Amino acid sequence: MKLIGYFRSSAAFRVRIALNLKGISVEHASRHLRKGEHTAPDYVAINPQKLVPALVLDSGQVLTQSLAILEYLEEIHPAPPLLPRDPVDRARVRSLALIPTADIHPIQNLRVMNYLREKYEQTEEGAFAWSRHWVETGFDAYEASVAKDPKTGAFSHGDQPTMADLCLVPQIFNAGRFKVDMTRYPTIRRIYDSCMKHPAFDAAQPAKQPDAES
Ligand SMILES: N[C@@H](CCC(=O)N[C@@H](CS)C(=O)NCC(=O)O)C(=O)O
Repeated sequence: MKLIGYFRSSAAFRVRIALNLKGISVEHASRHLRKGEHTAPDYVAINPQKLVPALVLDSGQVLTQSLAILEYLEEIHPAPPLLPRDPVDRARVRSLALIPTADIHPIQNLRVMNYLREKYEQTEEGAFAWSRHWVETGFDAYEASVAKDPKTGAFSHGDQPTMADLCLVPQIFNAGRFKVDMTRYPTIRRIYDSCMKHPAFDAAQPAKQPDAES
């Protein structure tokens, strides 16, 4: 399989963690988002959404949307699991995972920021303030969801990483770029520390990718 991503892409980062956790090795390819390489015709033929990541299977079939890719990896390679067994717990994990993936990231990714700058003449600081607002709105909810719930352990759900953590950690890296004040989120920070001690998360971080830039 081949994962087409970008070192700084939160969505590709989710998939890299899952591959590492499950011990699945794939070929890695990069599309430089700032140079617009994801809008080149050969990539649009792979993913008409012009977004990374895309996972190209050995059959040639292409999978897009990081959550769909995570679910696929979970189905072909169930151990270690990204979701707990109990249906209510599975719903809890998916619900947490959707805070960054459905309600934060889509309204502050690169194309949204570019649109704010180009169409609404926002300054860099104006666009950053927008992004910071939506990250904080989502993190306020995530923190409240995990802080007092006994199902929260070292990780967002229990003491093993789940899909929720795979989605939370890349959003925290992204929050750093927008200078979000993480002292507001003690439980999220504690979970982040647990994650980053795990080799699967550490190896997947942007700075450790072959296409990383400073
Ligand atoms: N919902 C998609 C989001 C993918 C996405 O937004 N990827 C970003 C990088 S993290 C991207 O390709 N951005 C390019 C752009 O905004 O032009 C997923 O989870 O895969």
